[in-house]
Amino acid sequence: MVAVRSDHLGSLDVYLHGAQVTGWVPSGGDPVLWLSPLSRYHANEAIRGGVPLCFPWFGGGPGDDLTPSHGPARLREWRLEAVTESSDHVEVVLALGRVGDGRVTGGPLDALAAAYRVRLGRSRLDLALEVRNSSGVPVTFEEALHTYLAVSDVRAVAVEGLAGADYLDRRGGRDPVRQEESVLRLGAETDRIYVGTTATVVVDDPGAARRLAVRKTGSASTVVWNPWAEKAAAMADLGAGWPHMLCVETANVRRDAVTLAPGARHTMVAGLTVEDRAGGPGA
Ligand code: TA6
Repeated sequence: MVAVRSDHLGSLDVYLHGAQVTGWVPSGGDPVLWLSPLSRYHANEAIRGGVPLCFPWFGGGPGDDLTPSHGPARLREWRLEAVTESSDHVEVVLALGRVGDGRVTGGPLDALAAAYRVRLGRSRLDLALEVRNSSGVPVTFEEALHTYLAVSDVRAVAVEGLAGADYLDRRGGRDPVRQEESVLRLGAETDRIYVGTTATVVVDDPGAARRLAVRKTGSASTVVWNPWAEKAAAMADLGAGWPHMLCVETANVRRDAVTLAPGARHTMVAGLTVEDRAGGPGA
């Protein structure tokens, strides 16, 4: 893993396994990402928490017929390409050759290559996933930065930015539903794929006296997920910690899947920032 420790920027942990960010603590602040104490760190599993990478498909894929769930990228060992630092940031660059080594699908998806830039700044973390089509044919893929935000209590936060957006409810129903509420408050298992939205999402967390913002570029989908008590109890690596996490995932999935021409590239960026509830940048 790469462990960055900086007096003025804070700390960042990134595993080569799955290029998975597992920890980000701004200098003088509290952890922004939730990491399960029950993670098992097995080679054939994603670590539970932080920012797992879903690529080149999400869940079981558009047809719900692909395995492993959320694609092979988060199970692969990525190469560490560079660690660079300046006065205001430290950047970790990781790369994955053909995502399909071992011929995961036997099709053109295997020929996608990826580079991932994790950039630690002051009270901010920028995650950029660049995908390149190294095959000779157009390839359509899905992707998600499956960010587990640390919250005081998921039952007491407000999720801003998705008013009027359409979402696919993964708990059932195939047709998109429009979110009529201006602010989303969770009171039960929530598993929604918002499509056609480029909006910044802000999680307002009075209990932690902070607001977590997820800005994005190159992303048209946002996934919001918390399993709630019953589902969490059935997940050996999640369990009782469910009130303290909320996934706000920067993605391109389902109708927002990306099609790349041969040799083309696409970059999706999530910019995470922490603001104190007084409104200024804080940690
Ligand atoms: O992003 C939400 C979701 O698709 C949920 O349906 C749930 O499966 C979650 O991802 C976690 O998936 P994982 O394979 O990491 O346990």
